[in-house]
Amino acid sequence: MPSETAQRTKEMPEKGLPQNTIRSQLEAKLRKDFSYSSGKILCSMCTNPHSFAKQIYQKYLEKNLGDPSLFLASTELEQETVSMLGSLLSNPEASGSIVSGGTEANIIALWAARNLAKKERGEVIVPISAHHSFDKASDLLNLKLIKVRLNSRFQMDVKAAEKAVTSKTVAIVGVAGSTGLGVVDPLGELSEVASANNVYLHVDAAFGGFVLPFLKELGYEPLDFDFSLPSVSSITVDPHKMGLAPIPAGGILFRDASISEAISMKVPYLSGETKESTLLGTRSGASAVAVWALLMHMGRAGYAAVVDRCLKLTWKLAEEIQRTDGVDVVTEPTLNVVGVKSDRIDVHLIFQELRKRGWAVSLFSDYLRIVIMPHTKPSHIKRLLEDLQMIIENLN
Ligand code: 0PR
Repeated sequence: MPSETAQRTKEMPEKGLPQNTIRSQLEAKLRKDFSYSSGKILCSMCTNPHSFAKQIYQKYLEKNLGDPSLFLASTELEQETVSMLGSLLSNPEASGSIVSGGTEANIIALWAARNLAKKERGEVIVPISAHHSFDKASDLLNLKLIKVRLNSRFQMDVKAAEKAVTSKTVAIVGVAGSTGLGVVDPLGELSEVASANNVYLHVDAAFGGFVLPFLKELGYEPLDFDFSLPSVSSITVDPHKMGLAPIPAGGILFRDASISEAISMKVPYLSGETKESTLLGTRSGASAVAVWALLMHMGRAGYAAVVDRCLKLTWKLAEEIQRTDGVDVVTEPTLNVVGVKSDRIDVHLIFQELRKRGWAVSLFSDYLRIVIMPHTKPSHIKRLLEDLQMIIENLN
């Protein structure tokens, strides 16, 4: 809450304190943080990282992908990680990087699209549901964001997107797992619009990239969103969301290396004529190595099982919400996100009452968002529903 994070001042001690004193200070201070294990975090697209990935991350903390001439093996592992993510997204030949998160990945994608298009004050077409990282990207890159409306299913309206294309269009962005409702834009149709107009198509699958590839085998309706669509030039996919990796671990994948060439920069003073195609210079090798290790450990089957549990619980929650008098779902879930609305009670009040009872859900302008992550158990949802029921009765 903003009031709790007001600016605080503190001075570094003249003489250092013993480690144990500091440990207990931290233990006490950090108690105020929410913990995933409490089950009360229902607003986050991150989760408790897998214990194996945490171990690997800690072991390789000093690795720096900003200097591939020193960390040759780590750099190779990063490229293998990108290729494994690429194969999950129908393109093992993909090039790209493990970056700090979805924000950096989206900025890098638009950076490449802008440089390839070579247009003055180019335009980027996004759905109004797009994550605010695109606002940051457009500001940084001097691009104009053209935000288009959604259809009745809360997806980007393809006709509106098509109409928005002009000679200044640098890229179209489709979202595969929107921040608010976990909705997937009609990417098959957007791919056609992109190819008809010869425009770059970026897919933000920061959240959905570790869920959508498993829908078919789990018996859900499969959705086209990845490199199997011919116009998709780049995809954001974040291991630190549904990939269970430690923060920071985002992914930017390009269809092929010729695209990332548009942003690659030679750094001649580093031995081996290093090339950088990321926003950051010095960057975590531990992140990439931990993702490599985790992908190898989980395998497709491991992730499919995680997704299966999350989706089953999501549908249970959605059904219970639909059965609860006074609230309803905004739309049927596509991924593990449930939007909760009410035509009787102000959702801000429900949000506040939930917060008083220790629950952290997200508050969008006219609905609440509940994200069912791997740390969420059926018992947590049962308790949430009991509290929600009570809150609605009191507010009615
Ligand atoms: N693209 C999409 C579709 C996203 O939902 C997000 C973040 C991003 C890009 C940006 O990713 P990074 O945050 O890794 O840069 N979505 C989450 C959200 O807004 C971020 C988040 C995660 C917020 C955990 C709160 C939290 O506790 O919900």
